[in-house]
Amino acid sequence: MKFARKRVTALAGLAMAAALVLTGCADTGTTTGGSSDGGSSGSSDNLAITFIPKNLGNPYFDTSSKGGKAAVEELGGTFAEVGPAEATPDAQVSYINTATQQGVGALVVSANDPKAICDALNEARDAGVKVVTFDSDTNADCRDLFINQADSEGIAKVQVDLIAEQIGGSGEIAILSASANATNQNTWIELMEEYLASEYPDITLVETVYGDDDDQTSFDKTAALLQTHPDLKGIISPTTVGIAAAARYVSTSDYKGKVAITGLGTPNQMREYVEDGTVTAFALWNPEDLGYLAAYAAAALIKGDITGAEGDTFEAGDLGEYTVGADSVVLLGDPYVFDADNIADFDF
Ligand code: RAM
Repeated sequence: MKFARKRVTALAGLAMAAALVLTGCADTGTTTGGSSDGGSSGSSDNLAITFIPKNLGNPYFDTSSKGGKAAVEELGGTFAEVGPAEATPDAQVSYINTATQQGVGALVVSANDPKAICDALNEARDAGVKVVTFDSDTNADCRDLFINQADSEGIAKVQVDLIAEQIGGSGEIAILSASANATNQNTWIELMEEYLASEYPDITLVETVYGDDDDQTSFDKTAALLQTHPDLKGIISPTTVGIAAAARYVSTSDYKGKVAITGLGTPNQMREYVEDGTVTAFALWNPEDLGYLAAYAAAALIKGDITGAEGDTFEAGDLGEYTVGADSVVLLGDPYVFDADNIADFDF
């Protein structure tokens, strides 16, 4: 498994400064390495690469952008991050249009909806901008490449196996997801439902609710789930925002130790809930590596080293060589399980 912890540690000192710069700037974003204004989209030396996460203010995307920025700087290009405050389906359109007008070389986008930003992305591509999706894909005909954090079946399986183990293999569970249209969460939920039905017939998924990758909404939805379903034994939250909010709610309630919380979280956000016994184990990949790989892939497209065709290969700095798979998808690696025994080893 590629898990570039060395690089994470080396950059740890920058984390606070980067988080301060990268959050709270929904309208202006941040640019380093020069200005991306007035570039020439389509030119093979235009390494102006703009990241557009689902929303700003989410530590997961702060970390992926940190990796993206490190890669763009290694490549001698210009990194920028812009994006909306809320993870709604078409909130990214205006940011895509502005970056296109500025003549960036590539956009690296995590989509809140598979279709809603497609027209804007295809206009960008018509203007010569390379489009890489990462984390949450669009439909395949509106991007050149998708950088997938891990195999979707594997992401579904690890979360279901974790909850099954934590609730003793039977009982009611619920899912607290991100936004209702999120491509990545919806793919994982569908696969979790299939895997539950085939492997764990004694576990019943009673409800799926959406916290919109907003902390307060996710917190309130957790409270509502627990009130509506008094026999609930566990919640899977396949979003770093949702799992942290759910764990925070349960940690100070009578449900602590009785209702299991698992899913996908960042070690830094989950540490206190693992240490206080609210959470036993959860999973994720390294978002910094994901952003780093996405930036290298964007640069390879800009330079014309690859087109996004299956079998194309490119170098991704510290992470080594990657090959483009079917449907123009590049796979980062495997999900990883964090628990009380290993969480102290991670800082992201
Ligand atoms: C949230 C976002 C992101 C997802 C992670 C697991 O930060 O929804 O898209 O990949 O959780």
